[in-house]
Amino acid sequence: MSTKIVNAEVFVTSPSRNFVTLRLTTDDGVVGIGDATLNGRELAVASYLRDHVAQLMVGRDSRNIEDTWQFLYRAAYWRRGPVTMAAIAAVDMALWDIKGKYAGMPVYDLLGGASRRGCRAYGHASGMDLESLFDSIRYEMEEGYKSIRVQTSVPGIEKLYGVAAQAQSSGERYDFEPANRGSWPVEEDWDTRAYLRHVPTVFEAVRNEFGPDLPLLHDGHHRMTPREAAQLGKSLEPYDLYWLEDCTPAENQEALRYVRSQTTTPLAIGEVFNSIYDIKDLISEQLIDYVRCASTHFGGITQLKKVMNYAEMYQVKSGFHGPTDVSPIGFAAQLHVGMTIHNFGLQEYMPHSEKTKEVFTESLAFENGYLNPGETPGLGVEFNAEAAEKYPYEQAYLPYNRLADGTVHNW
Ligand code: CS2
Ligand code: MG
Repeated sequence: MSTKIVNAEVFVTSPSRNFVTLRLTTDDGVVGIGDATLNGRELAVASYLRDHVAQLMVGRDSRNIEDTWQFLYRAAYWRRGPVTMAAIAAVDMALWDIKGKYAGMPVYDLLGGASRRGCRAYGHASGMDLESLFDSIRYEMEEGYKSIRVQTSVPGIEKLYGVAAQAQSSGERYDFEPANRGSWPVEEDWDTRAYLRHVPTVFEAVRNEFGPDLPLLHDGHHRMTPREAAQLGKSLEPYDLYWLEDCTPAENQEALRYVRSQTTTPLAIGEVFNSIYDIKDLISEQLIDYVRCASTHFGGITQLKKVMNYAEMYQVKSGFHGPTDVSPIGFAAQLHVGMTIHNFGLQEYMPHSEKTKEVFTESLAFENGYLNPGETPGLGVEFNAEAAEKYPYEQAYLPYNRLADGTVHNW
């Protein structure tokens, strides 16, 4: 059996939004695909792969995934960082995909087999006022979601992350994708005091309307200091959140000690992390409850599985990042991990658009609130290069924030 890689190709396509895809082919024609999408900085990863990694892949034995991972991580000398780790992730996913196809097994089988019938997913509700928020929650429940993230507009803040139906500068609905096509990032505004006052009133209203049972989540999107995060966590305790996400930027892992000591609201962090070193203290000191890392930004299946095995020892569970900027390939990759680890928690799910699904055909099923990657050998996603060509790259930027006095704030 021949397993040598003979071709490594990089595709950048924009079916509704930009995606970077790596395709590896072995000399007996087996194809593996990986996701290297880094929202707003896609071409940097495409160049890393095309200009520096592709030629190193040709001639390698596709079977040696761990060795390839360590080679790309260590031989670059310059470790970590979102560009490097997204590139490594794409190679890693493509190699697992190939291995699954050779074995005739879905990737989760190769990782240890299924630990559950499916992965519970959460949906996204948001509203400009309580009425539209309640409608949005009801809609998500009808779609089958058993857990729901709640984002709300805040009086005094004009444009706020995560609120669908908000107008974008392009005139389109904001919906779930915050990146705007164009050559300059859109400016949004922020006021922490207004936010901290308003959000608990919204959760109180949601609990009164929907009762105590429905698991509710909220994303703070890195905007608070540790003290402000502690205040929000405390004020949300009566509403029994499933998790409060990114309550404060966690580059400084120690910052979470203060938040943790002040509130019992469960905490989830990690969507912008790219290495196990970004999160190891948060896990070993049990400062968080859920790991939000995404396969695509975290070095692929290999590193995600390792961090979750480590987290298992500390009763920390998964809550992998699953917005539409993780392509169907990256999403499938982490779903296979979620199927097999013991400490699965909850999976974020934002279905991709019809155009995206034309380029990436998925075997994944979403039924009654649960996701299943299916039995297709490998990752279960096919990449259609011809369809991809119809949607050339379009520059897009994530927005950024300014405070009332003009100071740039975390977005
Ligand atoms: C997010 C994302 O899904 C989430 O929780 O915070 O929407 C995030 O803003 C985007 O992935 C940025 O590209
Ligand atoms: Mg988030």
